[in-house]
Amino acid sequence: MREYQVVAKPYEFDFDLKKTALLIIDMQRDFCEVGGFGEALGNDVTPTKSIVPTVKKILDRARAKNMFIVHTREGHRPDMSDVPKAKKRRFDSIGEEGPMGKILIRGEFGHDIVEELKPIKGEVILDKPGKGAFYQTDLQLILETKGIESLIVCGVTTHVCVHSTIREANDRGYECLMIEDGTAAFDPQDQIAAIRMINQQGGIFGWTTTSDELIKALSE
Ligand code: TIU
Repeated sequence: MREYQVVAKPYEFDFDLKKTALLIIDMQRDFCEVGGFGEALGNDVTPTKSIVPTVKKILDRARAKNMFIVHTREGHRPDMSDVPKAKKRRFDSIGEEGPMGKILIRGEFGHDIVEELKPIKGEVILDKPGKGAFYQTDLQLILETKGIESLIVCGVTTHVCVHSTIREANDRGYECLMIEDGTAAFDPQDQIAAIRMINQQGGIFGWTTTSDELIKALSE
């Protein structure tokens, strides 16, 4: 039996604190605030912005427990040399000037993590060029070096970067717990489907739970 148990779907998720990381996916202004990439894609950012206080509660609890914390950011080099042609062709706003600077470009105001969830010393900031946090990054090396075996995952958007990352993690042997109300999609139908796609078939990609259940488990 591991140290902590969380009520989850499809069944209880258990983990050891020292072998678990909190992974916060892409809580950037570009996805959570007006004038960023999310909005340039035609979305209303209300759902992504609305989870900031919930993610903050989880982050505060994880910090209090000295958990290993990784914050990811989706974005590209200022010279755009790492933007696949196919990505730019479909999403021509990338690199264009917006109200928060160049869209989805590293170093720009819009690319950074929202103020409330700003990383602090000792937490990893991982820049990724794609949707999955393992693709073309050193995330796996970092997790292996730390002895991490389980991931608690929050962030945006559930069906895109959170899902891509959990799928990559699952294939690499990590046990993943996705926080239902600590993640958001722009469309509630995508949110419902994305949660179900993780925990169905006996937890095909992992487990899901609520922030309250996670915090309860971490308080015991
Ligand atoms: N479009 C969308 O829902 N998401 C992304 O493009 N990136 C992330 O999910 N971070």
